[in-house]
Amino acid sequence: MDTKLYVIPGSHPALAVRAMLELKGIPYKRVDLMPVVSRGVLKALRFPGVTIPSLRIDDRKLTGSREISKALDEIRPEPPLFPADPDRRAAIEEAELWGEKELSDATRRIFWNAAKRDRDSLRSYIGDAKIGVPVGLAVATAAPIIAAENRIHGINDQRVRDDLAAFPSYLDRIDAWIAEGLLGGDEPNAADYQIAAGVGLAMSLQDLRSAIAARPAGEHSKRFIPDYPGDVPPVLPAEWLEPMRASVPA
Ligand SMILES: N[C@@H](CCC(=O)N[C@@H](CS)C(=O)NCC(=O)O)C(=O)O
Repeated sequence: MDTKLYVIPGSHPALAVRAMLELKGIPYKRVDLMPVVSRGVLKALRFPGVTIPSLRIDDRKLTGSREISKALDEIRPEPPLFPADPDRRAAIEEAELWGEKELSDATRRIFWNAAKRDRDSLRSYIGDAKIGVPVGLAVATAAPIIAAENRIHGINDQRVRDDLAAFPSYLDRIDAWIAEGLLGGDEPNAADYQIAAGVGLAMSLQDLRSAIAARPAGEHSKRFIPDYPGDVPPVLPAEWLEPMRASVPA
């Protein structure tokens, strides 16, 4: 199988797909792209969308982590990312959808708002990625990219403050799914990876890390995406973090 995965360093849905490819034992070549530039590249390559992750397997082109998880089960059924039992499958699909739409979108907004306040922390997400320019130059010139990402994803301070206020309820929901066995079982499923990656990005922010790490949701994330890159020092206003602080048992 000739497989190429298009990623942005530190992208949470891309890390979810990387972990799924590893679970399936599908070798792949990784193509690292800069945010925004990624849109032009994927368009030129005629992918169905312009977002990361996008995956080419032989002559099949896929965009979107949920589209990819489903296709991976068709291409290589074992081990399955979705169970055969229809009720359980529906529950996992629902959790995966929530992970993509609610959790991951909120985490992305929080991340880009924090990156605007501390551009240099982008360096910590790059790791071994080959983005085509020296890391120092990429970071020094990242301001327009950060501004574009904030614009593309409709990010503003009030929205991020609302995301942070909702975040404890997101963690409660994940903890409950772990307790009931929907997540975190012996057989990893697509929702495990989607949700672990969203939580992983959140934990890469020091502002959020300690309130998440000791919870089942934090441990679950570490199990499924053990080496989530990145480290953003405390940058968010203390009053925005109050709901997260209050969610930690005394
Ligand atoms: N919800 C989509 C993610 C879409 C998305 O916004 N991806 C980001 C990376 S996390 C991206 O492509 N950013 C670059 C851009 O929008 O310019 C999925 O799960 O595949």
